[in-house]
Amino acid sequence: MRSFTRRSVLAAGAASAALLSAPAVFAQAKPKLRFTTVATEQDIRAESFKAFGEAVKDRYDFEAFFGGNLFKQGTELVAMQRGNVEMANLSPQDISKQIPAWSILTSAYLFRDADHVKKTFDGPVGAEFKKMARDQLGVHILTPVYFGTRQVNLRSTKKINTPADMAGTKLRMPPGEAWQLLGEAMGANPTPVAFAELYTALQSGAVDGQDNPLPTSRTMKFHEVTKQFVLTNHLVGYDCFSVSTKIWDAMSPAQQQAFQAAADRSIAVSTAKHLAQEKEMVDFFKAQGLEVYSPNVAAFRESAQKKYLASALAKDWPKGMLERINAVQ
Ligand code: KDO
Repeated sequence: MRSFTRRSVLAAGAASAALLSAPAVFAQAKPKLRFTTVATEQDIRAESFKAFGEAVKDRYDFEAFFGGNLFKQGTELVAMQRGNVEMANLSPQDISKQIPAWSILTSAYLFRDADHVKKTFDGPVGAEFKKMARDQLGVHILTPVYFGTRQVNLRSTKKINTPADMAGTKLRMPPGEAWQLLGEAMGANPTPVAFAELYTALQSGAVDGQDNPLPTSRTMKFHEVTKQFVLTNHLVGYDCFSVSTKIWDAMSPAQQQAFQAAADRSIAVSTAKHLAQEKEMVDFFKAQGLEVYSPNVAAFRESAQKKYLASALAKDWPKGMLERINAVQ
């Protein structure tokens, strides 16, 4: 054991004092926020998700994974619950797989428009559904993310006026019971295909059509492999921009407020862009040679609502909730 001379002890003390006073060489690593979404990086929403990441970058290392590349469609919620991602754009249909009451929020012709969705989620009804997600899933829902109102898009040129005209049509729907019911409610034969495989399924004729909003169909170029859009307006499309409660609960109230404000600001930009683009897309698709027209929407609405009320899913709807949502102005 080398004897410590007075000089060497003094030298060690000076060195450690210098080290302690130096600026932190290894800054505290910021917590990572991995975010998964099925939307592709070309989608209007991508820009808003990235803008959110920019807005929180002083506290978090936000990393977005688009196109379902990290987690396939329908597996995002379980991935969050397992701690494999911290944030996701969850479909209410996927949430309803674990919280049956949520299926009311996925029913055809329920929400009138994007504003009705936002007002519902911002008010007492939304608070009840967010509490279910928090208590039962460990998910904090920041805001609904409107991405357009769903329209029927078909490979055939057969004129569609009422649900009866959809009989026998293999209508692609995302996988999951709530989505399959939506396809049935439109009078079609719902066929589950993941979003990432949808263009190929249309091109090959594996399915006869699909039902995304016009902006999504534009982004994914579905008009290249289909012939018509039937403006059924059957579902105001939205997902839920969500964060794990593990992350959310670690924030102070002021940090939660800033995080929430960043989400609201960035998603509001996406909503405005979708509303504007939906108006432009009718002329765009007509110019591409597709038929774009309105069917007998009242006939679709009446038939769909009847099917939902008679469905097994409706048994899980909280009493009086339909009326409360309709009453939101
Ligand atoms: C779809 O697969 O049709 C769907 O519209 C389902 C939505 O919940 C959402 O996942 C959406 O795809 C993606 O955001 C792509 O637009």
